[in-house]
Amino acid sequence: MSSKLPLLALTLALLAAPSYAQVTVADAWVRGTVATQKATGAFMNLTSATDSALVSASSPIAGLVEVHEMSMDGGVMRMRAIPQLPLPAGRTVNLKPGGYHVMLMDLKGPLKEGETVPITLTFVGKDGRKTTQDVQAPVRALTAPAGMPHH
Ligand SMILES: [Cu+2]
Repeated sequence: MSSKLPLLALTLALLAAPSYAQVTVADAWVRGTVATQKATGAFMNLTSATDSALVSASSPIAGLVEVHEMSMDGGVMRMRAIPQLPLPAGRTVNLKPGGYHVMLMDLKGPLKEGETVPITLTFVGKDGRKTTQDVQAPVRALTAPAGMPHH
């Protein structure tokens, strides 16, 4: 029996309903830094049309960029790099101070309010296909409130 038919059916199904990541990025911003500071966080809201995940990010202003999770661990706030941030279809995932964030490390210089930081996000869809998306994130002052701004 030929194994080509099921494969063809699968291919057609994938074509009919694209499973690659289609992600809307909203309200992106980067926390400003002082001269000696070598790392900061980028925050945004991500909404994916399909089940996908944020797997990596990069920026020309940082030598190293990671996706981080901040959580309570024995009463202490800790952050750690995570291999991927799942984005369930249709649900907005908030990257915010105290939670998930894109960590910009090995900064090439201080980031001042009014500047814009280009960030390239890489998403992977259910089918394993990677897509990238460029974001222009404005820098907010270091003293900006840490909570979720809502207008
Ligand atoms: Cu971090």
